[in-house]
Order: sequence, then structure tokens, then C-alpha cells
Amino acid sequence: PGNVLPASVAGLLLANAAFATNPLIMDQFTADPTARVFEGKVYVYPSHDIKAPPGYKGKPNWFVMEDYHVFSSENLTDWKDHGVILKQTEVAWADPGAYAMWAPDSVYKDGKYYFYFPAIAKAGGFRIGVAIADQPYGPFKPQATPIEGVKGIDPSVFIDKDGSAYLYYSLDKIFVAKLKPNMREIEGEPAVFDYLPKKGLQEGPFVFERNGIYYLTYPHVANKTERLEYATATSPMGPFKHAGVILDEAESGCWTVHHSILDYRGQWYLFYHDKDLSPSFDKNRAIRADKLFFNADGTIEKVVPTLR
Ligand code: FUB
Repeated sequence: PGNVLPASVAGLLLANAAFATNPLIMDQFTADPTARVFEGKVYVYPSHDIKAPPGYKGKPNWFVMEDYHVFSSENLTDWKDHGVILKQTEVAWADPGAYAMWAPDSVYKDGKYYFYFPAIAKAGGFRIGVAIADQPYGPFKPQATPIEGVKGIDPSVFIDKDGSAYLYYSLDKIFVAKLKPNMREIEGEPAVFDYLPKKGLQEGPFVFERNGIYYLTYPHVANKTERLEYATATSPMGPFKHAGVILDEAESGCWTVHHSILDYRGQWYLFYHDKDLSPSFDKNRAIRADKLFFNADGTIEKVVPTLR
């Protein structure tokens, strides 16, 4: 019919209209958003801050997290909550009273969705687990054991154009390990990016590629709280060279700035969090998204945070 726009034009208009209404999720606390494009939609895998439940015996005034939800959207404004995709009590190796389901990631490879998450093991210490699903919204089935040879938090997986997958994570420094094709084991020993700042770099690495440049982005405490910085390389294993600041320290004083970056319908976005729904307690956070722009030489312009 004459009054229907061709799909290509409609897609272009939608891409230009796509914007985020911050914070993205209003009915629960969310943090550490990893956003991915699956099946033409944006799926966000955040961690889920909650108030300490009765009987909680962990560190007071700290992060309390017992499960994960996933949210999807086509316009970054209307979000569908797909509900709980994984709980600490479903993970055989995790301490069910630790409430430490920290920042996760999810990637797609060869027909399966792989969800990577940290948790405190029954044997002690942070380990990283993998749960596998046929759909981006689960149900995710956790593996019986955490990834062998990996101790740390904040897993983030980058799959290169040749299909090779790399696991980045933190334990006071940023580590990288190549994943085997089964996506559940690493090849050899993890390597450490020990040439990045020695102090104040303890969590939240994220890697993406654009025009042959590999970007390693990470929170760094250069002053009082975390700000978002990045380094670039010609290989996903580095060496990475510091290249600038993407997001300044939050004016709100929120200490953490866990994030992810993605290209959705031709526009790049930074997903991050602040404490919009809990101004007096920065362990109850709220996820946001804002547009991100590149300069002609591949450097990143500082992101301007917006609310509503
Ligand atoms: O959400 C718990 C921890 O706070 C994350 O793992 C860190 O990246 C920081 O955001």
C-alpha cells in the first residue's frame, strides 16, 4: 500500500528516534548492565541490587544480589522484564547465602546463549560460572562447576570476527583468557594486563571492536570514585594503550560505574548505572543508557549523561 514506509526507511527512522529514557528500569534496582543485540532487539543483562533480606549475614551496607533478570527493548524506552533467569540457589557450586551474584554478561555462539556470572563459591572466593540457554531470555542452565583456572569478578566476553572468544575479568587487575570453542573452558593460563594503571583499577572490563580497533573500557579510580576510561589495541589480547576518559566521575557520588557499549541500528550507546532511585545509598543502583560518539580518528567523545 502507498502509505506504508519501505522496511529500510522505517528502520532508519526508528534508529534515529531510538533514545533512552533514564533510568531504564523503574520498578527494581538494577546495576552493571551488559547490553547485547540479539534477534534484532537490545537485551540488557544487569545485576540486581536488593535490600538485605531477613537473616542476611554478609557485609553490612554492601552489595546484596541473589538473582538475575533480563530486560529487552526495541526502542530503549519500553522495556520487557523477562523475569528471573538465574538464582544463587540454582548454582551447585555457589554459596547460597553469599548474595554475591555480581556483574554478568551474555553472548551468543553457534545456536546457544552463554551467560557468564560471578558468585562466591562454597569453597570460598569469587569464581565465574557459565549458564547456557537456547533463547536470550533463558531458561539458563548453570554448569555444575565454575570455569577452571579463573578466579575473579565481572566476566565479559568478546567474540572476534574469526569466531575466537575471549574472557575478560577482574581481581584487582584486569585479566584475559581465550575461551575454548565450547565456551565453558579457557585455553592455557589467563594473562594479566599489568601495564594498565596499577592502582584503582579493580573491576568491570568490557571489550568491543570497531573499524579494526579493539577498545578495552574499564572503571578507574583516578580521584575519589570510578570514572570510565579506555585503552586501544590492534588485537583483543593487547597490548592496550590508554586513550582517554569516556565518562567522568558521577556528580551523584555513585562509587561504581560498571558499563557496556554497543552499536544498535547504527547508533552507539553506553550502558552504565548511577543511583537515581536511591540517592542516599549507592549499592542500590539504576541502569541508564546514553548515546556515544566516535571522532574520525577512532577516539571516543566523552558521554553526556542524561536523565529522563
Ligand atoms: O555490582 C557489584 C560490583 O560493583 C560489580 O561487580 C562491580 O563492577 C561494581 O559495579
